[in-house]
Order: sequence, then C-alpha cells, then structure tokens
Amino acid sequence: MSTSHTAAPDAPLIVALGTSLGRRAHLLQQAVAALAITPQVRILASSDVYDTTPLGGVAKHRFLNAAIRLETTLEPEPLLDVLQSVETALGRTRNQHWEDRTMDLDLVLWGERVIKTPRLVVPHPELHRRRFVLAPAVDLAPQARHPLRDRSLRQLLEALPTTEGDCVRVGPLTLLPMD
Ligand code: A4P
Ligand code: MG
Repeated sequence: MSTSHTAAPDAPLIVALGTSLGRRAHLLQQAVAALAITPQVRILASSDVYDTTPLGGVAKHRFLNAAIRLETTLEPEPLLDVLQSVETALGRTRNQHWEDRTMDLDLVLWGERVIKTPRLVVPHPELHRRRFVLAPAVDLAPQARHPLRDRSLRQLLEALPTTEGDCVRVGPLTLLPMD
C-alpha cells in the first residue's frame, strides 16, 4: 500500500462522478459543492459533463458522468470516507453492485500511486475500459500516465471502441440545464 500523500501538480488526483437517479444535474453540482467546502480538500478543476449509456446490465437509466481534479492533505482511506459521506448525504443507497444510483464518487487515479486495500483500489480497476470515466478524466489530465498500463489517459481513451450515443459530451457543469 502506498502511504505518501504529496499533492504534486504532476500527480493528478481524479475523482469520477456518476449519477443515474433523481435530479442528476443538480446532484452533480451538489456533490462538487459538498467537496468544495470539505476541509483538507481543494477542487482544482472540473471536467465537462457526459450523458452516457448505462454499462453493466444492472442500471437501467442513463447516467451523467463527470470528473474533478482535487488536491488534499488526506490519506487515501480518509478521502474515501469523505467521498462516501457525500454519496450518503445525496441519498445514495447500496443494494446491488452496479445498480442505478443518485451519486457515485470513485477515486479513479492518484498520480502514479498504486493502492490495494480491502476498501480501496487505485487506479480504479475499470478505469482503462470505461469511456464514461476516461473521457472526463482526459478533459482534466490527458497526459497523466496509468501506472499499471504504461499509457496516458488520452492513449487509453483513443484505444477504446466508439459506439455512437454511448458517451455524449453535454458541456461544463456550470452551464448544465438544471433538472
Ligand atoms: N472501492 C474500491 N476501490 C474504490 C475506488 N477507487 N473508489 C470500494 C471508490 N470506491 C472504491 O462501491 C463498492 C466499494 O468499492 C466501496 O465500498 C469502496 O470501498 P460502491 O460505490 O458502494 O458501489 P458498487 O456499485 O458496488 O461499485 P462501484 O465501484 O461504484 O461500481 P462501478 O464499477 O463504478 O460501476 N454506467 C455508466 N454509463 N456510468 C456510470 O457511472 N457506473 C456503474 C457503477 C455501472 N454503470 C455505469 C456507471
Ligand atoms: Mg463507487
């Protein structure tokens, strides 16, 4: 397990946001606002928002996905605690893996760190396979390298097959029509 916690500018910490239930645009803004007022967390940038087809065969509703780049003095698991408390505050329930949800906040990349604990795996094991995570992450840090794949986020995104309508750029979070 990695224990260093330097917030180096070349070590982007990227959190992916996903929502498929309720007032999705509003929920994205609330999640960002909740993190913005969290002590020890600073939001550096947010990606565009993408309208995406549910993946995995469990969720039935379309998602809005986005990503934010953070800086923090927290260790990884306390940061996960913060993310999970924001999910809970936004009405997240947990019944089934990959189900529809009001808010999912995943710690997808933290520079070159490789973390494997019972609660936390970074990079997120599905990062390199998911357009709905890579597209917003590339908005934030296209050159960031996946520490286990020896590819940048942009290269991983470009290697994915395209399916029309699966991941449609909607625009910046601040300009999203409120639902
Ligand atoms: N966990 C381990 N590593 C991490 C990490 N890097 N970040 C653990 C966050 N959590 C991590 O997650 C279960 C456990 O994963 C947590 O308790 C944490 O300790 P969960 O959020 O409770 O729910 P889950 O559904 O079981 O897993 P997860 O990882 O949220 O699911 P996925 O893989 O993210 O899939 N389709 C579209 N278009 N867009 C989506 O955003 N999301 C999912 C959910 C399915 N289909 C989707 C989307
Ligand atoms: Mg999650």
